[in-house]
Amino acid sequence: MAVAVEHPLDKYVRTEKLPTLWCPGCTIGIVMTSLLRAIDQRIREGLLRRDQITFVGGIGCSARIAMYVRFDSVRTAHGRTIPLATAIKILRPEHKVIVVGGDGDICAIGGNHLLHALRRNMDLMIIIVNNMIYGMTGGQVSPTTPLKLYTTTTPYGNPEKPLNIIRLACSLGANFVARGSATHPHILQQIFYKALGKRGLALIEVLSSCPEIFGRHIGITDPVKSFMTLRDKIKVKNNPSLDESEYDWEKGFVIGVYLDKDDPGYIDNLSLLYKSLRGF
Ligand SMILES: Cc1ncc(C[n+]2csc(CCOP(=O)(O)OP(=O)(O)O)c2C)c(N)n1
Repeated sequence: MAVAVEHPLDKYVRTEKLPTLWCPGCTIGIVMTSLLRAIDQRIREGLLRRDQITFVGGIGCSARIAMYVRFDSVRTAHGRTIPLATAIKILRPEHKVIVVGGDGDICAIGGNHLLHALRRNMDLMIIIVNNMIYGMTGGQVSPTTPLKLYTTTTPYGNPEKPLNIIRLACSLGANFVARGSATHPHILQQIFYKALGKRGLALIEVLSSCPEIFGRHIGITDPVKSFMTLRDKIKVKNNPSLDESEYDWEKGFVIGVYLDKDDPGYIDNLSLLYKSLRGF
């Protein structure tokens, strides 16, 4: 007799959309689960309302998270998540607006929007799932592909210095900047939990392993080996310094919260302005 088993997070998942399009061994599912656990914790603690959460995703494997979660969610063109999320936040300031996408989506084609959201300290939670390539389209080089690594479009090794997302976000004015890794889901959940409570911009870079596409080019296609390779490169630090955010495949990656402040966000400044205009 078949026994129906319900997972405690099923209530937050559009189970009718399963199975996901993610390849076997892909770690995006771990990122989604860690996020749902953090959201669940905040909802259970009465700190967040389920009907006040909105997901915005673009195009790409990671962006699909927005399609699989059972919250208000919207998908838009590749690279255009941040402007849409900004509009939603301005119209519905009580909503926690969560942008989710890949390093290509948010840092390459959407890089311009990222800059301006950061300088505005726009009240969004932006999750960049960094698998270091364009996953969905076959493994092209991305702004976060580490130096010298092989990809579909860098068959002799990547000659470009990669973007350090953490440095960028810390220098432009976000309130909360952290790096997590899919290989450390418990820490990731804690980071998401904190980020969900922030005003202003909370940016979380999540390193993830992609055995099928990234792994194919660097010669690690076994999912477990791919996971362990990334895991071995991760160092966990409490309050790491900006210098420790160095982004280097050989030296590894430090995860942790790099910045946590409480400056007024864009929405605070906007409502002050509205109040002054209306003579409140
Ligand atoms: C305007 C536009 N340009 C290019 C594409 C093709 N495209 C779809 S997904 C993608 C990149 C995906 O990489 P990333 O955003 O890093 O996400 P991942 O799939 O790795 O999670 C590209 C270039 C598109 N759909 N629309």
